[in-house]
Amino acid sequence: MDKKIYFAGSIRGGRVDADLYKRLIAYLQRTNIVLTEHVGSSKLNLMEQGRSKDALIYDRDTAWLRECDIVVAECTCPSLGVGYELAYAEKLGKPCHIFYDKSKTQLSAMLTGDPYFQIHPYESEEEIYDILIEILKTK
Ligand code: 6IA
Repeated sequence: MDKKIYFAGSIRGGRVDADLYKRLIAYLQRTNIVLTEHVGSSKLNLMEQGRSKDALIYDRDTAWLRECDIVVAECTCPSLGVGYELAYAEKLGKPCHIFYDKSKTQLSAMLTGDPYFQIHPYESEEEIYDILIEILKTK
């Protein structure tokens, strides 16, 4: 209850799963704090650019990674940013839970080959919620 969750999902890597992120974030928010609600937003303007804006995003996101209790990453849609965040979180010793739809993608060996990560391949969205219930009981 009331864990601070860093939810990671693809943004510039592609928004095909944005609605799924939104549902997962809403579910997590019922009993916890999601620091990265915008990852599920349908209103992100992907055309927005600019190094100074990106620097602010980087600073804020890495601060949230330091602050969070747990990282939940949905990795079906490959994203460089999510891969970076997972490596960053590992260095901080944060628990990292990675979900991906095994009928749609093969996860990078840099994730599946790293015993630090807790990886949850799923076939249906319902399975994700069952696993989240178990994860959120513990740290
Ligand atoms: O490489 P990607 O863009 O797919 O990386 C996605 C991951 O990086 C997400 O888990 C976010 O935590 C983080 N991230 C990337 N872009 C942003 C962002 N604005 N705001 C917050 N976090 C981000 C980008 C908006 C831009 C498209 C106008």
